[in-house]
Amino acid sequence: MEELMKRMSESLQKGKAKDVKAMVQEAIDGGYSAQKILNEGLLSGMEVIGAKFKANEIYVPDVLIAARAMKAGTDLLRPLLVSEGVEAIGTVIIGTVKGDLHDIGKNLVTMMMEGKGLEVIDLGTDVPAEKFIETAIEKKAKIIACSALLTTTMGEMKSIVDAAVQAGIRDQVTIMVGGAPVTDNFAKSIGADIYQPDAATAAEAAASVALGKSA
Ligand code: B1M
Repeated sequence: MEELMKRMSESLQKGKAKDVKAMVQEAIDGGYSAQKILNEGLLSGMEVIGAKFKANEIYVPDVLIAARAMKAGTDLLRPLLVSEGVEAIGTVIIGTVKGDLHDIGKNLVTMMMEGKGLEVIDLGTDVPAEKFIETAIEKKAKIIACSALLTTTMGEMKSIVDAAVQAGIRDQVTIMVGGAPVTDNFAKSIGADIYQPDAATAAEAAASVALGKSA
């Protein structure tokens, strides 16, 4: 199985979506946990892609085809990561902020939150601040979750906090932020309520808020 994880990671790096999908299925059939497949097969491959992209060893199209392979794998894992038949404990509005098209991390956060029994309304990528607020009001959601992957777009999170104040709902919603460039200090500086570094802790914090515990 370690060998299978290694091959999965390598195929993801080469953008071989069909192979990745087949290997994820093989690992599921072999009894591997979804979490292990995600971490050791898929995310480990995406880490290598990130490092090579940073070093200019590969370019945007290479990253895109790797991301497509990642999606082929995570689509199969989704039902395993999300527990079935659980009544929603609360509603979360999630999206990647305006100007930002990265959605792999946001999709993982969504899956993990769904796995905690939350109803998650995913607004997608490049989402203007007003859209987060309008949807939160419309769906009576208590949690707004924003993802940003670019230093140039993380400032949009402050626009979301400001828009919540302007709409008069700031005290009714918990605003969560995350994504690679985001930090706890940044979250505090823009007046957001919660920063979490990864999908699993983000889901735990959201569930705590929904259940009325302190996150
Ligand atoms: Co982009 N990109 N990209 N890219 N890309 C980064 C982010 C970058 C760090 C690469 C680099 O230079 N090393 C860099 C940003 C630099 C910076 O801002 N300082 C970068 C750049 C520059 C760009 C472009 C500008 C490149 C260009 O066009 N010249 C461009 C911008 C486009 C845009 O958004 N407007 C761009 C484009 C792309 C692709 C479209 C090719 C593709 C995205 C495909 C997709 O998402 N569908 C892409 C990718 C894939 C990456 C890297 C390689 C991988 C990102 C990823 O998916 N990681 C990335 C390098 C890297 O991160 N190492 C990079 C895996 C994912 C699981 O992690 O999203 O961090 P992440 O999510 C984590 C946590 O952050 C957290 O949970 C997840 C894990 O548990 N998390 C949250 C995320 N959201 C959360 C919310 C929460 C809580 C936790 O609460 C609400």
